[in-house]
Amino acid sequence: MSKALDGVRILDFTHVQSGPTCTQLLAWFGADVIKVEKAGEGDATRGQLRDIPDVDSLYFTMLNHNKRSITLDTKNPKGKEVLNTLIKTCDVLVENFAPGALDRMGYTWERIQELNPRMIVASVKGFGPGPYEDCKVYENVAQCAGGAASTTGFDDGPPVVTGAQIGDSGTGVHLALGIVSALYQRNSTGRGQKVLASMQDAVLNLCRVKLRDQQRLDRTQVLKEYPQYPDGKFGDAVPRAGNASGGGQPGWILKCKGWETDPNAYIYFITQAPVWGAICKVIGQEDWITDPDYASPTARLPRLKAIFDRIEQWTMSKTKFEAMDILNKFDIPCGPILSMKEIAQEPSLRETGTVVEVDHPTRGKYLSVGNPIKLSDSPTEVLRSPLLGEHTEEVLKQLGYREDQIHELRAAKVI
Ligand code: CAO
Repeated sequence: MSKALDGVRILDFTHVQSGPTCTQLLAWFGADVIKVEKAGEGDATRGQLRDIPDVDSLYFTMLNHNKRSITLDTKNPKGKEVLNTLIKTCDVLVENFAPGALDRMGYTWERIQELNPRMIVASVKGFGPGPYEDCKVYENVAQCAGGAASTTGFDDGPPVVTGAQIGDSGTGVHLALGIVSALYQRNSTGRGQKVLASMQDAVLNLCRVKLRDQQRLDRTQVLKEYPQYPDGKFGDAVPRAGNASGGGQPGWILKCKGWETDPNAYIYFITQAPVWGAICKVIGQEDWITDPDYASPTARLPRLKAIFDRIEQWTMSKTKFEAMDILNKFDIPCGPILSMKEIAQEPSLRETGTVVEVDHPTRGKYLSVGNPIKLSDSPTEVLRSPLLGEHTEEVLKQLGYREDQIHELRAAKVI
């Protein structure tokens, strides 16, 4: 079957996590992604967080599926010649170097346009234009600067970063959308363009609801669905809301049977208004259906803590999966707190290709996360990540290089 991005060739200058997430998605949709890595070194993540000596780390393998790898010293004049040819034959250059690194290498936007006016140049940077535009940035810096950390955690504790890599992978997903949009626009303009996704912007985009709440707080000085209401105090900035749902339907994480020994024996429980009657029946508190203190969402808001304490008495008598089975029969929105171990073993995620087992020549079998975006006419087959420089010769030959020229480049350590 054909793939959505068949025929699109990506010059992948990305490293670490944010950029590679983006180009991996494009590869899964069928683009030919040529990852250019420093000769002799490669992407630093190949060697980071290793669990097996001298074998590409899971950090690298899980972010670089379906790509080809070539090594190239792009600071060497001969290496630049190869890079020029690549730029002429690719549709998109994706990079997430530190600010200014591509320019210092000699590849300004103007130079790239000179080589290929149809080239789309897509970049991840920590910050957009402004006071921090020159800063190097990693995941948690972006979470802090994008508003996630100040709004995550509990009221009586410090700001907290989340394990979801919203700064890196989140930005990579944003960049991928920018790239396919630019490719689409190129169909009518014939021109390339610059695509920028800053990590601060991407995190803020994902924290949009907290900027909503900031303005609600400014106007009314209170956020009634936050745990600070009614007994705590609000300051002038959106506070950390613990496990409150953040939406119009109050929710909280509740203990389930076994919580004393299992750190993940919990369930997320949402007291959605349309099923309030069903919730009361399930927990054996039917009087709350008609009691004016509990019968309406507005009446319940100042009593949420007591309500969740009462529901927790019920959830503690069930395992999280038993509770799920019972609550789902009544369409009560809830979700088990799944550990990574449980997710790795979940058969339904294997069946959909969301969790995949991949075979690697030096590592053997490992689990990875497959393409989370499913296209009915462009199925994803997850292929192992390339070894360092595995495709150097293959790509150079495609670019027209002869054996002896390749030999010379190798002898000069350009590839
Ligand atoms: N041949 C020769 N040189 C190469 C090369 C190649 N194939 N590929 C890269 N280089 C060079 C670059 O030109 C750069 O050289 P200069 O510093 O002399 O200009 C150098 O390698 C290192 O690039 P870098 O500064 O991007 O790398 P770093 O490890 O110091 O910083 C990071 C890493 C992530 C902090 C930085 O790249 C960054 O801020 N990127 C943008 C934000 C981002 O994506 N962050 C998320 C990373 S995932 O957590």
